Amino acid sequence: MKKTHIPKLDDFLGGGIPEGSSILFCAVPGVECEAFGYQILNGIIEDGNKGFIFTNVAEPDNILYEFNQYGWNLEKYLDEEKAFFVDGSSYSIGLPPMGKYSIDEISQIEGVIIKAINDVPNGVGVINNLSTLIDYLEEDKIIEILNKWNKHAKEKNTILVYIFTKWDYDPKLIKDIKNSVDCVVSLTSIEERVIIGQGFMVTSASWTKPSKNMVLFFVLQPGGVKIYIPKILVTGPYNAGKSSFVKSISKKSVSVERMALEKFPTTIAMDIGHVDHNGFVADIFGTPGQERFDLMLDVLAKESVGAFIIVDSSAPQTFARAKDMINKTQAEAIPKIIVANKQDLPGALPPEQIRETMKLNKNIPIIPTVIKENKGVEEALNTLLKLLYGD
Ligand SMILES: Nc1nc2c(ncn2[C@@H]2O[C@H](COP(=O)(O)OP(=O)(O)OP(=O)(O)O)[C@@H](O)[C@H]2O)c(=O)[nH]1
Ligand SMILES: [Mg+2]
Repeated sequence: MKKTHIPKLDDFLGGGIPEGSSILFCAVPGVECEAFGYQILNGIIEDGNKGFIFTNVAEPDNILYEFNQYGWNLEKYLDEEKAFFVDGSSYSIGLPPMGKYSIDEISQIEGVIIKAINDVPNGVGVINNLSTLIDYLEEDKIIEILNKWNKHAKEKNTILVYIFTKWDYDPKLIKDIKNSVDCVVSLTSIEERVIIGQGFMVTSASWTKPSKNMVLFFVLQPGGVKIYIPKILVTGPYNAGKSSFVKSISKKSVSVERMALEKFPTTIAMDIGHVDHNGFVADIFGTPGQERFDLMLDVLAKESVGAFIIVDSSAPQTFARAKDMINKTQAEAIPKIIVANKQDLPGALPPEQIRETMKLNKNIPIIPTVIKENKGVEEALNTLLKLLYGD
């Protein structure tokens, strides 16, 4: 098995891709799919293997630039001879070829890729992309070539990654292409009134069960493919530490606050933060705690996929309010955890006592924290991510 280094995908695939297997990233037009190939190539080389990238969409220089944008140094791998290009694009625009192998007409492609596979045993080859090849080759020929490459790659234990945009092709051709590989990952856009994002799911794999769910993703520069969580809610009673929590888990955050009693900042509209953690990115929305702003709760809670309920563990008189906020935000129905904050204060109740006092179901995790010292914050974050996306 080799890891794909795409967050969640390795879990869906039962750990990664077996050596010698082929994987097809099949995208609807408009969805970014190159990053998946680049990320796998970069990761597998980083793990100590060799790899090549065939390109017929952009010249090698452009690909190098794109790798840089993602924060990956392909140039270094080229210098160290851990990676090489198969240049299938320069000839078409009259540029000198760049890379270990190149073609100057399409009929050479079959043999050149076989040579490239020979040079990266136990490694990886990325075909970027299959759609452009199809445009130049006969339909029967393309299936014949794919079968040859995949068979050869199997003998050499080389993983082949195909990048494919599903233009308006004959459905039979698409079916044959999918049947010629070991695994298909479908990439689509997800729409709900407006396009809200892009998603991927494993639709077939010869070594494991396909996934049931589509996950949203985002391609970041730098960073590459990340799992995207559109909305996580942070709520809880007045002064519990919600704004501090949003600040603590975010790289950047904004709070709309005003001095309460001209002394302490209190949230009057909301906190907005953005988390980038363990391959996940998420937008975080914090509510005000005071009851007079409760009309905000409804608005902020809409379309949340998970929630942190922050409580001041030393203020059990606020627990009823916390339960009330859970109800008001519909957090009843979504995965949530209780953040038992201010564990540093005298009289702070331990998690199990909070569970008892609040009469909380056993399956709701309660994580003790001292947010102002960043204690327990990461555990709280990991716990909710786990609830949302499994292990
Ligand atoms: N002792 C202690 N104080 C904390 C901790 N976390 C936050 N605080 C303090 O609690 C106060 C309230 O924190 P905020 O983050 O503004 O709380 P909030 O829930 O956003 O408050 P509202 O928006 O007004 O409802 C601040 O003075 C924080 O410094 C903690 O772990 N321990
Ligand atoms: Mg606040």
